[in-house]
Amino acid sequence: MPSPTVAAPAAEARSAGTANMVDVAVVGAGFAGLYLLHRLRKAGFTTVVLDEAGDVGGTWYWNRYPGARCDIQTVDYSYTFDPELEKAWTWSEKYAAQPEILRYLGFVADRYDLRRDIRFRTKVTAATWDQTAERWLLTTDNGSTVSCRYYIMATGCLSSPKPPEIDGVKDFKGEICFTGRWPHEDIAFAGKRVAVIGTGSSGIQAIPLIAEQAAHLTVFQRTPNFALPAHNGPTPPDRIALLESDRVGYREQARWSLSGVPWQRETVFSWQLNDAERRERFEKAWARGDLVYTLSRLWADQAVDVDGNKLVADLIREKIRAIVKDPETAEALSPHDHPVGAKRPCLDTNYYTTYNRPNVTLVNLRQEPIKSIAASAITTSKRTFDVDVIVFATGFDAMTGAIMAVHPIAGRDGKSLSDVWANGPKTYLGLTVAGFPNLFMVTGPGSPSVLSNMVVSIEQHVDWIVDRLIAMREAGFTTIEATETAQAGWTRHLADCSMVTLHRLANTWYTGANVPGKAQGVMPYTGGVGPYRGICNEVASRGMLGLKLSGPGVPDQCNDGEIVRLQPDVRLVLNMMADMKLPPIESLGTHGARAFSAQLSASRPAGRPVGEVVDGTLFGSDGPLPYRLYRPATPGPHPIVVYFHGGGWVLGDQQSDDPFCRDMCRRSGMIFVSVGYRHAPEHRFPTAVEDGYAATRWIAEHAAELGGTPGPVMVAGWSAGGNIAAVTCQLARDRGGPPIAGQLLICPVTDCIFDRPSYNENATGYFLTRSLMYWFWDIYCSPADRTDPRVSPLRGKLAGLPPAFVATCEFDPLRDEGIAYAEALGAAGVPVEQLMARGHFHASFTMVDVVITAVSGRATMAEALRRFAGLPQARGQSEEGARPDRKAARPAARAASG
Ligand code: N01
Repeated sequence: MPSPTVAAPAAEARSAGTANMVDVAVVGAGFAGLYLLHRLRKAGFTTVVLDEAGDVGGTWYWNRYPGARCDIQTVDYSYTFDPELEKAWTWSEKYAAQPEILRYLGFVADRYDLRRDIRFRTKVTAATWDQTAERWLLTTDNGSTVSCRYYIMATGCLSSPKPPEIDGVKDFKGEICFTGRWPHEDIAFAGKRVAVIGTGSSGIQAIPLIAEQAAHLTVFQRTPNFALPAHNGPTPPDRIALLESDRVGYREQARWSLSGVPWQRETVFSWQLNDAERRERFEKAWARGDLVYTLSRLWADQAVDVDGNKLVADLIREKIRAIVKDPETAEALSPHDHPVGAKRPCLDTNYYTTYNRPNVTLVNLRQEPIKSIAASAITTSKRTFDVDVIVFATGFDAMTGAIMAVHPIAGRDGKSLSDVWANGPKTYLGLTVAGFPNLFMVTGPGSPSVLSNMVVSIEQHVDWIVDRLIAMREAGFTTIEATETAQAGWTRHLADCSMVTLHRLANTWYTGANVPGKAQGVMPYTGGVGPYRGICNEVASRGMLGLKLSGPGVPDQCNDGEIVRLQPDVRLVLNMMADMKLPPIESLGTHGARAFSAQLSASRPAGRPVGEVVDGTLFGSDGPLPYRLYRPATPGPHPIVVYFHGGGWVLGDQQSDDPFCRDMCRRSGMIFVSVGYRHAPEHRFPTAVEDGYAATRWIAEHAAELGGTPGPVMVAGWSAGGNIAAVTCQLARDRGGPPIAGQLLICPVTDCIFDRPSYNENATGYFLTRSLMYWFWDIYCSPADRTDPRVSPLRGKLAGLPPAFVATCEFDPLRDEGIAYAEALGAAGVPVEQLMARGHFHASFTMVDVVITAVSGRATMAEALRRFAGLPQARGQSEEGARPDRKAARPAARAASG
């Protein structure tokens, strides 16, 4: 029943109004629309809000089904824009139920006197941009029209229910209800045979309560979902205490967090915990009843790595088996088709125990799909169920459905948004669309929206939009529109972000997969609320980057460009480093720089386990050198890769690229031997390369003793190590061996020329700076020696070298000399593959488990090593997303000759 506190007679009276000229029209009177109205009004913009519903509430107006409640703790799922409002309202539960949330929104509407500018029961049917007037004209289902300068869709992400797509629904003579359009009157389930179709969050919340009333409940499940217990009750005292101790700090932390809820990020990886420790963490989370906590605080790799995620899934499936008594039902309820969190998991109250009730039947539609619905029955491929009531909990045309429901939205030159989005939504920041001036969306596709605490995201969007409108007004601008460049850049950034998490691995409403015929792709921004906020702020501070502004009497303004060109995780790493205000490494002196580099190594995530790690000593031309050997867990012998670490010939040792060696050992199934070659200034040119060559020779000669496959070895190296690997191949060719089957050069130093574009474009700001490279060169090699091919292999003879794989990174001073080397190798007839890693920096590939977007690159490198060794391709590499970056790999030989 609607609460009297949310009834709105004044607003209803205005719903039959006629054409209206306003500054801003907002569609939707939920959390977003209400806050928009409040802010716009305070800023002096005339505003009208239109909503199809009979009152405020948005999603909470429509979703009145039994059990409907939020799944983010209500202390976090509240407005924070007004401290007085926070003081004036106290939630009764940890997860408030729908009636209480609706009362809250009614309370907010009353408190700020919002209803007088809201027209309820008014559905916007079409929107047209009038280029001459520079205004939008909105038409509605009750005949009224609105002319507005700015049109803001605050229509929500889950507001357009999806049709059930089952034959015969219209023939059903019993009662039908949709969770997303629940009637205002109570539905009497008592004594009735009820069917629920759908087991997403809505179904999972409603099923236990319907089961308590119905004579019999039959649940028709197509895909099981992970559900975690809510353990609802009073708000946990620890969260209250945290909030009360520093309310401002708590809210601020939420705003800059990944999900919009202030939990610290977990830093311990699953492989650093034993079974008992993992179980203990899981049990603690299970008992806590907090979705965000369980999805982020078990171990650091749970949301980004399929293996780390499977550990969580196994533990949840174990719980389901323990709760549900019938093993067949338990198995049917256990999801196996998606990683935990890749599809929205549910917070439940008594969901799994409900299946122990004698009046509840689970029908597994994977085994017996629904064939049809008739007057009083649902028929599957195996049997017929007589039912009195059908509850469709079949979900929504999410993210885009409510926006496209206004049709057409005709922008510049009459272009319709439905046509522009035919292959999937494209936006700038999830807030604007190129070709649609003065149109904004709140929590639109391409914003964090449904992957965040919606209220935090809504406040951020609203503040950003209204602040921009105020700034435009002050500057005399009247139109704002995203550029195609900015939008294309944002689309690329979204795709990059989607490689960091596992959302792309599940067919869900996040990807459009739940609606037949809908374009597929991860729609929400997966890069996190805090990073997104930072990006939006940066758009404004960089002169409205990517937005065209115009107005009468002022010159047009357009600072065109892409806001994020770095990979999302690279951006985070570089921002973190910038925040630390580290001194330039070259200013620390050799000892200081070595201490700093050791400190960096100590603070990074520990690498993953391999079969065995052995430290040993090899004998070079001048005496002993240390090495560290990484052996795969699979039975040997294994091919050997001789590896040279990075560090500008000055820093590092055989352990300093430990996580990288472990990772590559696991991926390639090969032994990696990391060589502790000698460093400058103690040992200047050509010691490092001579050590590298001698070590390669010794390792090849002792392959069998090391557990390796006798025969040719491979060499690999990063940065200065890449230089040593490249030179070693030239020396081995010229000095009669050892035989080398292939060379993997990662961001290698190949030449002493410093005027290639990448040296200037990336001179500062990307960790490896130009001045640091100068410093390394000066310490290692005198100017007179620099053209020697033993330090500038690009100047050597290249014919007859082993096949090469050369990886370069876009934001690296060494990029162009790496590319030049690959192209020169190709021109000299050496088979060569290149990986030009877009958006990456010098350390991307070696920052294992930090720069997740580099995983695909390492998978490609491992495949190349296996090709060099004549091994078949390993299975399972692609699962971690090897595909997108592979497109960047191209044979340089072909490029050089073409
Ligand atoms: O919708 P859903 P929802 N025949 O799409 C099934 C939020 N929310 O309304 O997976 C048979 O998740 C479909 O099966 P399948 C929350 O973000 C929050 O439950 O497509 N079955 C699925 O099982 C949530 O994720 C809360 O194979 C059909 C179900 O219907 C989002 O809203 C509460 C079918 C739909 O699940 C959507 O949740 C509620 C067919 N033809 C919702 N078509 C909170 O707690 C679909 N299905 C805050």
